[in-house]
Parts: sequence; C-alpha cells; structure tokens
Amino acid sequence: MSISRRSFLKGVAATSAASVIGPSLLASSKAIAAETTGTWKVSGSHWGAFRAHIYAGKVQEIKALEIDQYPTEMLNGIKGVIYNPSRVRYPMVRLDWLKKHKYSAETRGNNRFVRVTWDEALDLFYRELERIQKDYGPWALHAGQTGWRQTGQFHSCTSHMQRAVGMHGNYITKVGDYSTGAGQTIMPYVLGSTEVYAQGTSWSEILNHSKNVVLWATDPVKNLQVGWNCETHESYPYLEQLKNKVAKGEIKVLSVDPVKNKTQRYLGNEHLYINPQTDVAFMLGVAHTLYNEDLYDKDFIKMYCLGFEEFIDYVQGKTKDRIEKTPEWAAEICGVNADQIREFARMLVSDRTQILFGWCIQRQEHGEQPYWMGAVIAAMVGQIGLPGGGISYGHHYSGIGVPSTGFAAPGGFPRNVDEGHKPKWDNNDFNGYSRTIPVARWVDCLLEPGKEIRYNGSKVILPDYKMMVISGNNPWHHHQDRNRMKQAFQKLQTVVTIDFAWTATCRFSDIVLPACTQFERNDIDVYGSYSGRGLLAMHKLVDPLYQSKTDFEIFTELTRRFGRHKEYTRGMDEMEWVRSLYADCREANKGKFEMPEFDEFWEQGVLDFGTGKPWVRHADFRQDPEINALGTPSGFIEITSRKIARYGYDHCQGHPMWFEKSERSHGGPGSSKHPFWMQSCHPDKRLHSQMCESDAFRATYTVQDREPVYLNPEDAAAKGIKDGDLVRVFNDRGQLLAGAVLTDSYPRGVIRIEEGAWYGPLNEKIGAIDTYGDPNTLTQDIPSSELAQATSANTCLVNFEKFTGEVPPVTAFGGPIEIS
Ligand SMILES: Nc1nc2c(c(=O)[nH]1)N[C@H]1C(S)=C(S)[C@@H](COP(=O)(O)OP(=O)(O)OC[C@H]3O[C@@H](n4cnc5c(=O)[nH]c(N)nc54)[C@H](O)[C@@H]3O)O[C@H]1N2
Ligand SMILES: Nc1nc2c(c(=O)[nH]1)N[C@H]1C(S)=C(S)[C@@H](COP(=O)(O)OP(=O)(O)OC[C@H]3O[C@@H](n4cnc5c(=O)[nH]c(N)nc54)[C@H](O)[C@@H]3O)O[C@H]1N2
Ligand SMILES: [Mo]
Repeated sequence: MSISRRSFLKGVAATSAASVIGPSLLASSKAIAAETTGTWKVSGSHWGAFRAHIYAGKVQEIKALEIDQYPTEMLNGIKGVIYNPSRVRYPMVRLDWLKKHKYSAETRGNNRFVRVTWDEALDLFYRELERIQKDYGPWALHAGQTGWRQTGQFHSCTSHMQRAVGMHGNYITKVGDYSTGAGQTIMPYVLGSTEVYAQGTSWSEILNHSKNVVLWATDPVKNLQVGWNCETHESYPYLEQLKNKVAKGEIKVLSVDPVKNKTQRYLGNEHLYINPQTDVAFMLGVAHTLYNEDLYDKDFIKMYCLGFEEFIDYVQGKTKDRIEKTPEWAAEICGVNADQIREFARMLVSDRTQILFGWCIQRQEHGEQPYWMGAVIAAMVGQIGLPGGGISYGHHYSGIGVPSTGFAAPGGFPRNVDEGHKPKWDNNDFNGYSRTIPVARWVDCLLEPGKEIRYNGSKVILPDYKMMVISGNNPWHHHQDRNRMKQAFQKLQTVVTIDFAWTATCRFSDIVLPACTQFERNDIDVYGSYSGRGLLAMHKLVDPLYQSKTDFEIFTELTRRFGRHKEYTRGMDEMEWVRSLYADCREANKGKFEMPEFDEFWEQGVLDFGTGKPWVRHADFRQDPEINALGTPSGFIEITSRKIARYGYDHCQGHPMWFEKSERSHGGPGSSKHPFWMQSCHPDKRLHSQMCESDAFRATYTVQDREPVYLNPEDAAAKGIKDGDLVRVFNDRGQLLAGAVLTDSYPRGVIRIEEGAWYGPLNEKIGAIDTYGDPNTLTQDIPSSELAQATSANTCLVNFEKFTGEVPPVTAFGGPIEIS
C-alpha cells in the first residue's frame, strides 16, 4: 500500500463506520473482490470523464461517463497513454553530459542515455540549480514555459515544479501563450478584455435568435473534443441543433476557411473559400462595401465606438498606403470575387448575424490584425450585445457558450512560494535582463542574448539563460523551427525534463525524471471548463508504472535536499490535499449549493451542480456604455487606438490594416519557390503531442507508420503522388516524411500536417530528416508583430515530392537508447 492510500483509509476510518471493521480488513475484502471481478472507477481527462474497468492490476476498459452524451473516440487512446513503449520508465541522464562533466552539447539529441537511481538524478538536479544560482544568478534559469498538463487541480504539475524551483531561487518566466498570443494581447485595446478566454453568448441564444452564423476560421466539432478541465462535451447537443436548423433552412451557416473542415462536413453548411492569411484584405473589402453602400449602423458607431473616421479614411485610400480598399482590390489578394465580397457584406446586415472566430487565424504573422478587424466589422454591423449577434472569439474552446452555473470550483496546488517566505537564493538581480519574456521568444534568448525587443508598449531584454526546467509542456512539439532549436540548444548547459512520455523534449534534455500519468494518482477536478457543471473525483486507477512518481513526490524529494519539503507540502499528503481542496470549495459554496461530505462525494465520483442561465456577451455594455464601460482606455470599442498608435510599431499601427506576409501562397511572397501553404492545425485525434505515443490508436490514422499529410488530389497527381504514398515535405528550414492522404476538403495550394506529431529526427545533426512528420520541422520562428511577439506558426510555405529513397525507420517512439 502506498503512503497516500494508507492515509486515505485512515481518513475513512476516522469519519465512518469503517473504523469498526478496521482499515486492513476493509482493504483486503476490496482486494478480493477486485481479483475476481475487477472494479469500475470514475476519473476524467482532457478527452472526457469516464469509468475505467480495473482488473488484475491493469486498466482493461474505458467508457464514457453517462453524463457525456457525445464522447470522443480519443477515449480509445487512453489505455495506450498508460501502457506504451514510449513511457519514461527510470530517471535517465544524457550519456555525454554525465561522462564529460562539462556542458558539451554537440551530441545533444543523439538520444543516448544512462539509467541512474532517483537519488542520483535528484542530486544532479539540485547540484545544477545550486551551480546556476551561485555562478550566475536567477537570470540564468528558465522555468517559465507552461502547457497542457493533465487534468486535476491538485497535481497540476507546472505548479509543483514552479513552487519547488521557486523555493530554491528565482527564475525567468513568460507572459502569454501559444494558443492566443496575438489575440489576447490586441483585444484588451479593442474590446477591453482578452475575449478569447471570456465566457461567450450562450448557444441557446444563438440558436434562438441568429439567422446567419459565420464560422470564421473555426472548427468547433473537432476542437471541442478536448477541454481544459475534465470534459463532458456539453456543446455538442447545441451543434446538433444547429445542424438540424441548417437542414431546415432556419439558420444560414457560412464557413470562411481555406479548407472544408470537420465542422462544415458535419453541419453540411455553405463554404466561402478564402486564400490563406488574407482575411484582413477580405474584411477591408467588406468594410468598404458596408460604408459605401451605407449599410453600416451609424448609431452604434456613434454611441459605442471611437476612431471610426480615421479607419474609414484608410479604407477609402486617403491615408497610409493611399490605396482604396475596394472589393476589387481585396479580391486580388483573397481569391473571393468582388461581387461575393459585396454579397457577404449585405448578408451580415440582412438579419441577426453571429460571427464566431477561431484562434488559428491569429497564430500567423500580423495575427493581431484579423482579430481587431473582426471587431470593427461587428461594430459596423451594430449587433454587439444583442442575443445571437456580434462577435465571439472562443466558441470552439472548452465549452465556451455553455451557460455558467456560477458555483465555486476547487482551487489548486499553489504555484508560488508561500507568503512571507523567501527562496533559498533570495536574489532578485536579473543582471539587466528581463525577468519575463513573451512566451514564444524563448529560443531567441539563446540565439540573441542581450537583444532588446519591443513588446506591448514596453521593452524586453532577452536573458542569456543557461538552464531550463520543463514540466507539463513539450517545447519540442510546441515551438517552431526544429533546426533553429537544435542550434539554440547547443547553448544550454543543462536541461531537466519531468514527463511520463519520452517526447523529443526528453531526447534533447540532460536529466529526465519519470512522472506518472494522471491515471496513477488521486485528484479532483471540475467538469465543464466554462459551465462549471460539477465536480469529478479522479480516482487513481493503477499504481505508478516502472519507477515513475507523482510530480508532488518528485518535488517533495527535491525540496528535501534544501530543507524546504515541509513548507512545500504544508505537511499534507496527496489525499489530505484533495480533501482540503474539496473542503475549501464546499465552504465557498455554503448557502448557495450544499455539497455532501467528502467521503460521500469520493464514493459517488460525480457531483452535479446543475445548469446555468443563458447569457449574452456585452449586453450590459450595450444597455449602458457609461456604467458598464469596457476595459479599453476609453471604455468604448476602439476602432482606432491612440495607445497603440503611440507605440509607433510598423506592424501594428493605430487601426487594423492589411500587411503582406513574409510567406504567402497563391502568388504571395515566397510562393514561386515553395508554392504550398502548410497549415498545422490542431489534431483531430490527439491533444497536441499527447496521445501520439498511444500505439494502437495512432495506427488508426498513420500512413506507412507516418503522420498523415493532407493533400489536394490534383496537387498530388501533378507530382505523381497517390493516396498512401510516402511524401517528403520540405523548405529551406527543414524536411520531413509523412504519408499522403488525398482529399478534396483541401483546395489546391493548401496542405495540412496536424501539430503535435512527435518529432523523430534521423539523427541529432542540423537538417536531418524528421522520420515521423512533425510540422514544426518546417514552420517559421518569427513574431506576429512588435505588439504581441506571438507565434506565427501558420505563416509557412513548403514544397513536397514523392519520396523515393531508402525508407528510414521512425525514430520518434520507444524511448531512449539505453547505454549501460
Ligand atoms: N505548428 C504549430 N505549433 C503549435 C500550435 C499550432 O497550431 N501549430 N499550437 C500551439 C498551441 S495553441 C499550444 S496550446 C501548444 C501546446 O503545447 P504543449 O502544451 O507543450 O503540448 P502538449 O503536447 O500538450 O505537451 C504537454 C506535455 O506535458 C506532459 N505532461 C502532461 N501532464 C503531465 C504531468 O502531470 N506531469 C508531467 N511531469 N508532465 C505532464 C505531456 O506528456 C506532454 O509531453 O502547441 C503550440 N504549437
Ligand atoms: N482535438 C483537439 N482539439 C483541440 C486541441 C487539440 O490539440 N486537439 N487543442 C486545443 C487548443 S490548445 C487550442 S489553442 C484550440 C485551437 O483552436 P484553433 O486555433 O481555432 O484551431 P485550428 O484547428 O488550428 O484551426 C481552426 C480553423 O482555422 C482555419 N484557418 C487557418 N488559417 C486560416 C486563415 O488564414 N483564414 C481562415 N479564414 N481560416 C483559417 C483552419 O483551416 C481550421 O479549420 O483547440 C483546442 N482543441
Ligand atoms: Mo492552445
């Protein structure tokens, strides 16, 4: 029995009749039952809440929880996340790093590792933290990268890492994220909040009031399969109703997208094809029509907006580039003909129209502009704040649009050092470097340390850090341009990664510590990320495999090395933490919702809070813009932003504008050499890189064991490629192998490789072919603009050919090469 299990039973004994029987007897009768029939346990994940059948110490079967009426097939991949050859089994140290005792990095990435004991690994980790703080200072340590750690409020692994490392010393951290870096930075200037993470107008209001719904660069049917908390797919009943209304002709749905995406195929709705990365030109043509045909809502602009005149002067060609943004001008760029642009503008104002934006469109160069421009179009239409009207930036994400219950959710494990405490190395001298960097600029730091960059109205000096600690994120998936990363990683002295899967990040690390999966620990979470629908008991399904440990145990042992473990744990073990998070939540909901005793909840597994009330975004602002002012500098919708204009940036000026991209298909820059736009959208059958290691499930979509590359059939035929062929995709930044899937959902000139495909370089050398098909082998590592400094992954041109050479084996999976 593990310590936590024991203390849980102690807890049960103290509060229930079980004390009469005694904990040992209780455990053994349970154990006997489990041996003969197995047990079913409730738990949950980003992919869904479920019941798992445990038998003979193994997870045998996973089935969706009854409350989930639209489970994703990714539930079938969960078993393979626990049991697969890519699990990190033991603490491992990179051979040459260990052997040479100097921080030579030329063989970094050759995947040769030595197995060490937990004590050896943690001693090395601690030794390196000491050395960095002593020899350099807090500016030399980057422990700020975050990502899609597994669900569960207590075991939130990045918090564990940052609290423990933060108790030792200060470090470099980040601002923003890869999801919405450009959007979340621009929108506070325009609509007064990030918008991307705000609750949106309820789906019922859209279904009841909208006559037109524009799905702009959004694929909710695909992307709502996963959620930030434990997912129960509450948006899907609404999507099904929308489908019915489309079929009956009650709502017109139009997708503005270069590809026919999964949502469009599901809804069977109309498609407005647009050239990739050209939406702003298209929208300027729409604004030109709304203005010159006198279709826009003058009262709304007057009452709720600032800076319309300055923007319209630009549209009319009176300022800046002096080009009139006619539909004809736009058509040349965006590939939608001028009459269709006019028709689209007229449709927007013909009746109640809801615009729903996705996020991919801002993960590109100048990604701030389409978001700003979208708000300007919505303002001209004048329906912001009306049920079923206006604009949303998040209905494809984590159940935004499902009404919130408003009940308190359990808090999490604290990320920071407790108040009144100081780190062991209490040094706040960052040597003139910035302490916080825009999230996607961390590789620039390694390649151009000391460089001053502009960011969101301030200046950032890129720190010359020497060591990285990585937990709950996978930079060798999430960041762009692998060969540039290889070059940058030569500068790092020490990289420590804590993970349960031997990702490419482990391959490029020096010390790798085996965490266990969420299915090997107890936790508590919310289900319904935005609805706050209820609480879920995340029961431990099996004991940690191999030598893996919970992140909590790992960092308890690290902090013990400098005498801070009691402060780190606050003297509580796993179940005591889970109980205390529940108790605080119960207290917070007193008088509003009476939650049962913890043991009852834990036994039941699910606590349903019921449903929330429908709601309309910005309705309060519409009702009274003075009292309910927006969070913008003026309190109004800022079509022109004085504040941004004052920053004096080239690629984000006082109002939204069209800027040409560094790489653009369909006749744009770079397209004569590399004619194809590669989009690296979010995967249909993974969560980023998570679940790629799930072998049997991966085999359901791979082509000759490689990641699929989706191709237009005519484009493929022109290169002699058939469905199922191996394809080499390349540009000047890199090359990869992928398997051809031909589908006319993709127009000519557009290909897709989904992000999160595991990087499998043939060897550690710069330029080596990626044997599995990670699109970030090919993407550009450039900022969106001086405003957000966000990722521009989708500004990427490539070429491809049929692969005819000797086929290399896939190197991405199966863990390290163990050297004894
Ligand atoms: N080209 C391209 N690149 C992209 C994107 C794109 O659209 N195109 N999208 C970007 C976006 S939006 C995002 S959000 C990022 C996602 O980037 P990440 O969040 O870095 O991606 P994940 O694959 O989810 O990586 C999570 C890692 O944490 C590990 N992990 C999970 N739970 C735990 C835990 O409890 N303990 C420990 N120790 N480890 C754990 C997982 O095994 C996995 O390796 O990718 C970005 N990258
Ligand atoms: N299954 C699954 N769901 C997920 C995730 C996952 O990994 N797997 N990740 C989650 C996370 S972290 C995030 S950030 C979100 C991401 O959410 P998004 O970024 O919105 O998702 P994507 O699927 O990358 O892109 C959505 C649509 O944008 C279109 N698009 C791309 N570029 C352009 C353009 O220039 N113009 C126009 N008009 N359309 C364009 C694409 O063709 C696609 O149909 O998804 C979340 N949901
Ligand atoms: Mo994301």
